[in-house]
Amino acid sequence: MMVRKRKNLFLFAFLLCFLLLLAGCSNGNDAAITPKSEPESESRPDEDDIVIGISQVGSESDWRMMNTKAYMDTFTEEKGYYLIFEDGQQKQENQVKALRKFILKDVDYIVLAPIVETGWDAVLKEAQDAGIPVIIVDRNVSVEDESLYICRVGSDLMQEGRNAGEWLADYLESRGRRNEKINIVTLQGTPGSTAQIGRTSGFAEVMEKHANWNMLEYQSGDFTQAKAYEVMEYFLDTYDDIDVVISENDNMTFGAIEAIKEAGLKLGKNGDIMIISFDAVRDALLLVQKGEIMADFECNPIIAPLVEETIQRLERGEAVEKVQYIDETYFDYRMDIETLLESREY
Ligand code: GYE
Repeated sequence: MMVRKRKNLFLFAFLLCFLLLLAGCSNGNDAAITPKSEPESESRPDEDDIVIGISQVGSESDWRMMNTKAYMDTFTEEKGYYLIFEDGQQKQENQVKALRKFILKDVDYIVLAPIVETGWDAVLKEAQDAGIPVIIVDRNVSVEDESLYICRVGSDLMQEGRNAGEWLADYLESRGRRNEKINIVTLQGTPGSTAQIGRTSGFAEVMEKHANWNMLEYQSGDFTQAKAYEVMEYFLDTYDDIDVVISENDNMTFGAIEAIKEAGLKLGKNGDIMIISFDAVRDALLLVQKGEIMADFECNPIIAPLVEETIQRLERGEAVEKVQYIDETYFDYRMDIETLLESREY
C-alpha cells in the first residue's frame, strides 16, 4: 500500500515538473487567455456542421486577444460551426503544421492569419490539392499563384500608415512646426508581417514629402510590450533628441511609454516626445484621453463576422471579393474619447 502511495506521489511530482517545464517554455504573454485548441477526444462535428480550422498568429497583443475572441463568439456550435483553433505562438512553422493538420482532418474551410507574408506557397498548394478553400485573414500572404487562396479579409494596413503620416503633417502644420527638423524613431512590428510592412511603408510614403522629417532608426519590438520597452530604452540611450515615436501597435506603445517615463521624459503635446500608435484598443484610448498618446489609428480586430459572411456566401455558391477591407477610423487627444468609448465594443 505504502509503496503504491509513493509511486503515485512520484508520478504526481513527475507530472508537476513536466507541466511546470511546459509552462516555462511558453512565453508569458501567451499563457494568459490563450483559448484551448480543439478538445481532441471530447467532441466530434455533427454531420452537417461546417468545420473550420483557424490558424491564429499567437496572443502577442490586446488586439489579437479581441480578434481571437470574436472568432470564438462568431463560429459557435449553436450556429452549426465546428471550430478547430490552433495558436501558432508567433511561429510560422507552427502555423504550417496546423494547416497540415487541418488538411488531414479534411476540414471544410481553412482560415489563416499569417504571421509573415512569405513562405506559404507549398502548404497552400497542399490545401488546394485537397480541395479545401483557404481564407486569409488580418495580415496578407505573398504567393506566386493567387488562386491558392479564395480571398483576404482584413485591414488596409498601408492606408493606416499613410493616415498616421498625414495626421503628423497636419498636426505639425497646426503648431507652426512645418519646417522644423523632426527626429523620429519607429518601433516596428514583426518583420515581414503585413502589419509591419504596410504601416512602415505607408508612413514612409508621407515622410518622403517632408524633407525635414528625419527617421533616426527603425527597430522591431515584435508587437510585444516587453520587447518594445527594451528597444525604447535603447533608442533613448542612443538619441538625445527624439521628437516622435511611431509605434506600430498599442502594446509596443505601452512598453515605450514605460521606458520614456522611467527616463524622466514627458509625453504629449507640451512634453518631450509625441507617440503615434496603431490598433486603438481600450487601454490605449484611455492614454489618448490623457494626452500621453497623441493619435491612435484604429485597426479593427472584429474580422470574424466578415469571415462568416464570406463562408456563408461560398456555401451558397456565390462569388466573393478577393480583397475585403474592414472600416476603420482614428482617435486623437483633441477628441472626446470618453463619449466615443461608450459605444465601442473593444
Ligand atoms: O496591430 C497587432 C497584432 O496584424 C493587424 O498584429 C495585426 C497586428 C496588430 O499583434 O497588435
